Amino acid sequence: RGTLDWNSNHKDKDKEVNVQVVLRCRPLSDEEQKSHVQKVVSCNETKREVTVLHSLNNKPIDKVFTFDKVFGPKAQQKSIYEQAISPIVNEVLDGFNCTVFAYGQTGTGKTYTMEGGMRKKNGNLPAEAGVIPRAVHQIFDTLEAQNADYSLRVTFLELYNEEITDLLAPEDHSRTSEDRQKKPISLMEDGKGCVIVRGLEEEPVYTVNEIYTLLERGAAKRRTADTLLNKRSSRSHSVFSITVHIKEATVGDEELIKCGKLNLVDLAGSETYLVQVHARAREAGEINKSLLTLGRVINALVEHSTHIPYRDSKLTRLLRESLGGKTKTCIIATISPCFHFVDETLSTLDYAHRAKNIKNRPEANQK
Ligand code: ADP
Ligand code: ZZD
Repeated sequence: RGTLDWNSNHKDKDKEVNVQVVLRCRPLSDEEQKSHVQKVVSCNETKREVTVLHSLNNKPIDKVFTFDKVFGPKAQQKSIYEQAISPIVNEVLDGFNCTVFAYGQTGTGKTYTMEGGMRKKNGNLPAEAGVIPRAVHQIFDTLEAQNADYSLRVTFLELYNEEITDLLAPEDHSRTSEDRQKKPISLMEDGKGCVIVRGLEEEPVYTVNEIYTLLERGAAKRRTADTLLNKRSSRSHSVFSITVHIKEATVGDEELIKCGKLNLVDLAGSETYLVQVHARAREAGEINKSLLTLGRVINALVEHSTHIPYRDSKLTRLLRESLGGKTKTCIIATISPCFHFVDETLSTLDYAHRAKNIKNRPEANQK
């Protein structure tokens, strides 16, 4: 299993690159194991295939899907990171913008994959650390080893019900918690068609520990919102971004700065998407306009439609460049192995498989 097969010819600006799609199937939980739930998913990592066994009119049917990478229930956080994400972070350090999305039903491991769990705290990366802390470490370690002249900034936002909350904003105790959730953050366009998030804290960071403190603040803020609104996180999207500026050289009195940005996106549970696709518009309301629009944008891109409805939601405005634009994109689709969720699983596999056809035209940033 090699690294992601991205275009390595950085000079070829017009080269199209497909969105990379990685599939991860979680293991059975302890409870599921105890109650002997039936498994319907099998993963062949070498062949990069996922097989779902289900039945139609009592006839067993195998559905097979191929992805760029497949990780079965035994795959460790470290190995997923090293095989699928580490090459992407190297691209960021080379001056590209990259985005990793986690897509899947609630409870399939999106947050586990992107953030991870923490078992022990000894300064080092816990074995259960996910993509975000690992990417942070890789970026610091690489730049320190190169003795580079660099600066880093991070942002961490949550998008819920078409409203953006800054997960890094310091607590303002003079306001009520209701107010704090509603700090006005708006999306604006700069003259060049790029989207700017106005009002978002962009924290400069100098050490891994500083980022940990910020992550803790962000995670705590989201957990507070969870208890107030009963598992809001399954219906919200979170976007962690890290921007790297590396001073390359000084030619005469001009500084050459290489700049790259990594977006790590934990999407809302895809079950809300399915409900809306199948519900009548009136019923669907605006449960998750952003997730619905993401699906429509993917469809429009895959079908080469003339109109791509980026502007219809905040998520697609924020991540426009990641979908048919100049950013390199990877989607991690997460599924459950259980019979009970086979419909959701098939829907996620279909969605993810379709997304493989999206093409981007990555360009290195210049400053
Ligand atoms: P989601 O974000 O998709 O709703 P979570 O990340 O919250 O799902 O995962 C649901 C539960 O399953 C959590 O308790 C998580 O720790 C566990 N889990 C998910 N994926 C894995 C995995 N690959 N290995 C071990 N535990 C996992
Ligand atoms: N998934 C956990 C956070 C949660 O939902 O609380 S794990 C990682 C990325 C973004 C935010 C938090 C984390 C997380 C963490 C937990 C607690 C305090 C700070 C950060 C984490 C996990 C492993 C290594 C580093 C950070």
